[in-house]
Amino acid sequence: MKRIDVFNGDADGLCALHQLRLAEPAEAELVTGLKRDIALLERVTAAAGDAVTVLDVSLDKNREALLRLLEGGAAVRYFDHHFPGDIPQHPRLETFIDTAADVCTSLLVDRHLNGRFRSWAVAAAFGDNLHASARRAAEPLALAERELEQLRELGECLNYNGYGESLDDLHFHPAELYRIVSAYADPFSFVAGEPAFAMLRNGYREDMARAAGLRPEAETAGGAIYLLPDAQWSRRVSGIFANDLATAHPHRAHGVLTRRSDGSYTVSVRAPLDNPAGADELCRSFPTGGGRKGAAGINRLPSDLLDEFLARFRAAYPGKA
Ligand SMILES: [Mn+2]
Repeated sequence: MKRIDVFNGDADGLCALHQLRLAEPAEAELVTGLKRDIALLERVTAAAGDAVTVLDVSLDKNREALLRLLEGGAAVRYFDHHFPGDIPQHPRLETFIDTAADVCTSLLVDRHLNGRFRSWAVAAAFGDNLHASARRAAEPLALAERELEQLRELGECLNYNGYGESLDDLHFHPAELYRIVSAYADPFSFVAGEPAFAMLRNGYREDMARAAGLRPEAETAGGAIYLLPDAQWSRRVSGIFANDLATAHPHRAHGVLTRRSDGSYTVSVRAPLDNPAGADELCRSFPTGGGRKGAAGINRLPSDLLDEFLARFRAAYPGKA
């Protein structure tokens, strides 16, 4: 019998698996990838009797592979907070799925384990940008504010490690980072003493400092647009940079465009936090665009559509006259 642990390569997926394996130590094959690599189950081969655990990737996006594994005789345990669509009924499928806006997968695992490794779930909730949930979950731990800040930084750094265009952009392959984390039951020891964490934190700070040094490429009454160069640091930090801009300037919309090696751009749009609307429509008006009302993106904007994007961004976010 083989165990296979499948997890999203961000803070939430990694801390979800870590809590489970602290509770149930076992050798397992790891399947993971970039944060945006969510079709992970198609990479899994399992035989009858094998046990597959899936964490923090949408069931809807993995449905076919899931059904294939179940039909092949594997048992699957599934924890997630993304849209699942119809959840298949199967005697060998056990699901812990909750799409409430204030939970993440690590909090679902925490619920399953009755809070045994709560501090890791708190870090993960911070990493998934669920600050209120993280603080609420931390209440029974009675942590000092300084310790909460450490868990926040831990979550943000683990989350940061998952962003890039390819695995080469990352400081650590998420499976490698998980193996390093898995030696620590206590997140505070990991933060205080693990060299890999020090590396990750330095990388995060350096990348964010580079981004903070940029001037907007275009500014309008309603928004600002930044261009990031074709560099590994840009690809690691662009999404987090866009979130930070949105938090720092809640009345403005933001567009962060990262140049790709082929000359096109990857685009992140954040609507004003004050009025989170229109990001999805703007991005969907271009090929490869999509997302939610408040936060959306375009996977590949050809460079000859750059001016058109700037014009539509201005029209979408004119600001107050
Ligand atoms: Mn998540």
